Order: sequence, then C-alpha cells, then structure tokens
Amino acid sequence: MGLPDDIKQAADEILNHPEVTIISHIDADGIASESILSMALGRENIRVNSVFVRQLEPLTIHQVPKDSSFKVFSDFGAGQQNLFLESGFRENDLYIIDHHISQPCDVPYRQLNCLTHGVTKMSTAGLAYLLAREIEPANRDLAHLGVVGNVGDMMAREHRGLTGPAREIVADGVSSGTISVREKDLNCYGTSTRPLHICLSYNDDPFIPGISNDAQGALKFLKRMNIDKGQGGWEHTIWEEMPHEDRKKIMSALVEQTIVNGESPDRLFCESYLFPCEPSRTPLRNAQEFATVLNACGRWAKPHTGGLICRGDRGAAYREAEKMLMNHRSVIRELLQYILDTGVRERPYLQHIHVGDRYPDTIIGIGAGMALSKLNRQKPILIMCQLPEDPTLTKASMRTTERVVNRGIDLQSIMATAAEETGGAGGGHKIAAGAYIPRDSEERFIIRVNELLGEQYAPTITVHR
Ligand SMILES: [Mn+2]
Repeated sequence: MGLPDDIKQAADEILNHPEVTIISHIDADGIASESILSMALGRENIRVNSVFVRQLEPLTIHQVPKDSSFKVFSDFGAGQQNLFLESGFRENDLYIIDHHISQPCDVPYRQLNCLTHGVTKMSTAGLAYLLAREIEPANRDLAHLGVVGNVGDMMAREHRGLTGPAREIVADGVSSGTISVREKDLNCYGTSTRPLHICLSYNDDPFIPGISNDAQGALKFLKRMNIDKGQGGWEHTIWEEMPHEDRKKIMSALVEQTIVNGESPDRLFCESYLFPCEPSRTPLRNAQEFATVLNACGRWAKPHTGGLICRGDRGAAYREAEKMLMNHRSVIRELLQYILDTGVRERPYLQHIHVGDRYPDTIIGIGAGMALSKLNRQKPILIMCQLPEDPTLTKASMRTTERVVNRGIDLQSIMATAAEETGGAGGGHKIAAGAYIPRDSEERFIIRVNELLGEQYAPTITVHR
C-alpha cells in the first residue's frame, strides 16, 4: 500500500462518523492541519469540535473530551500510542494523522503517516490537505494552508524548496491561483514585509561580512547598486515588490560577495511560496511569514485565533494576531538582548545559558537562534529555562547553523540521546532541537551534550575555540 491508499483509507474511515473531535498541536503545522481538516469535514456536514494541546502527554491527555465523538489526532499521536492505550482508547476510537516516528504499541491504532512511506519532507498539514483533496477535489482551495504547515515545520529548509508529495500541493495551489512560486528567490525571512536592507542584515546563512548583522552596511551595499529607487528609496523597498531585473542584479551582487568571502552561494537561493490573494505587505502574503503568524498565536495560547485566520478571518482575529506577533517579536528581542547582556558560558564544543523563569519555554529556541548569529556561530547554542507549570522539569533548546550541520552535527540525535540518558526526552531536527529533562540533571545534561558534539565533530574538523 502506498501513501495514496492510506489517504483513501483515512478519508473513508473519518467520513463514517457524524461527529469528530480534532486534537491538534499548537504550532503553525498543527493549526494549519486543524483548519484544513475541520473545513473539509464541515463541508461534508460532519460536526467538528477542535481541541489544541501544547504537547500530548500524561498531564494533558485529559484535555481530550471523553465523549462518543470520533477522535482525530493531528500532528502528534504516532509517538503517543501507549498513552492512548493507557487512557483507555480502543482501536476504533481514533485516527492518527502525523509525520513523527511511530511508537510500537500492542493496539494497532490506525494512522496516516508519511514516514511509513519513506516521505520525510512532509508535515501534517500536507497530509491533511491530501486527505481533504481525497474527500472532495474542491478542497484544492486549501492548498496554501498545506504549504504553510510544510514551510512552518521546516520541510523546505534542507532542499530550499518543497519536494516529493509536498510539491504536488504547491502545484495544486498554483493551478487554482492561490499560490505563486518564485524559483531561485532570495533566501531571507521577511521578503514580503520588511525593507530589503533589514532582511539582508538578519540573514546569516551564508554569513556575508558587511551585510549580515549590519543593517547600515546592507543599506550601503544596496545604494552602491546601479538601481534607480526614485522616490521611496531603499529604506522602503520590499523585495517581493521589486522588478525581476532589479532582483536579478542584487542576487548576482550577493553571489559575488559570498564567493569573495569563500562561501558557497547555494544557500542564498530558495524557492518562495507567495499568496497573491492576500493584501500586500502583510505577513499572510508569504508562506514563511504566514507560519510565523500562526506560531505566534499558538505560542501565546491563542491557537484558535490562528485557526480563524486560516479560515479567512481578516478582521478581529487578524488584528488580534497582529498584536500577538508584535508582542511575540518584542519579547524575543528582549530575550535576545538578555542573552547578549548576560553572556553565554563556554564549553569546548558548546555555548550555553539558563534563563530561569524569565521567558516562556515556547520562545527560548527562537531567541537562542537569533543570538547565535551574534555569538560564535561555529558552536551550537544550548538554552534552558524553567517550566512554569512544573518546577521539577527544565526545557532545553538547541540551535546551530546549516554550515555546522554540513560538518556532521545532528542536534536531534544529540538532544534525544542526552535527554534519554538523564531521564528526559528530546527530539527535533538536525539544525534545531529541544528536550525536557529533570531539573536536577541539568549539569549532567550539559556535559553529555558537549561530549556528544565532540564525538560528532571528531572525524572531520578542529573546533574554533
Ligand atoms: Mn508537524
């Protein structure tokens, strides 16, 4: 059986139930998934109730209503099957739609999981979209949400574009006019909303001296280009709105700068997914920024607001999300400043900091990632914080750069191993990973992470101290 068969099977089963509860994760992928599923099922006159959960674990499983509705777990569940079993769920009570590693379990819970088919660059929102399209071809109008989930879960990161079945979703959006694709676009965050020199200065992969981390330098670089900016000037120029010819000129100049600096220019380029139906200069215009809006909603405990935006609300819900996004950014900036002011502690292969209870655990990873570009980028950063709801637990988050990943560093395996050895659990991606560990094993955890980094580095390079 291939992925299309599994999609068909999931659609057939879920459509059998007049009442469905969707239990979904609070990140961009989870919110986009919930929206796609509940719109698709609602269109079939199925009564849908949605519950968002931060993390599916023994402490939160009671948030799943104990009623007769059919349960669809989205963006988690594959790794929590024994928890379902312990909580009394029977095989026919639920369906899992997920892209995480499946846990062996005595009850064969049914699931739609792309990993079963060797598809690793696909998120739950992508699966939810393929399911929605199977239910009714007219659900192709939801393709952009599948793309937002995929991009939000970094499925486009490694290959700088979506691949495999996730790419089919892009094609659906293009043919129905909701998505426009820019190949070989500038691989920078904020190209639909921020002045170009700001985007360029925030970008540090590849790192370009005089441009990365240097907004004034980036502005000077642009002013040296032979491009007539007329009235507005570079300070108000948005990349997305620039003519193709001008964009091409800037790309070649950036390529040149990168090569001069001895780096490969490959990562300057990526494929971008734009949403031409959304108002210009809003974050909803671009898959990456749309995902940030949803993540901000989830991280500030308003996943339903994100859901309303996915459903097309551009009024009250969107205004609320805009506020959350501003708040999200200002707290992250504060955290970034805190890290830089406090300073990190150094180990041979690692830099680390503990922020106590000053910042929410949902943003420490983002702050650490931003701080990394202003610190020693050769050394992965580990950030830890207390969990407000459970003082015996510590949340740990790690970030590194693509360059370090290319040298063989895999934060996902390091975090999973070190957490397991110290009584916790962790996972994520090669470039960004997280873990929960017992508070009293923090010190041991740091030592182990440093050792594991050393082992991964060992065969290839010497570390810059
Ligand atoms: Mn996901």
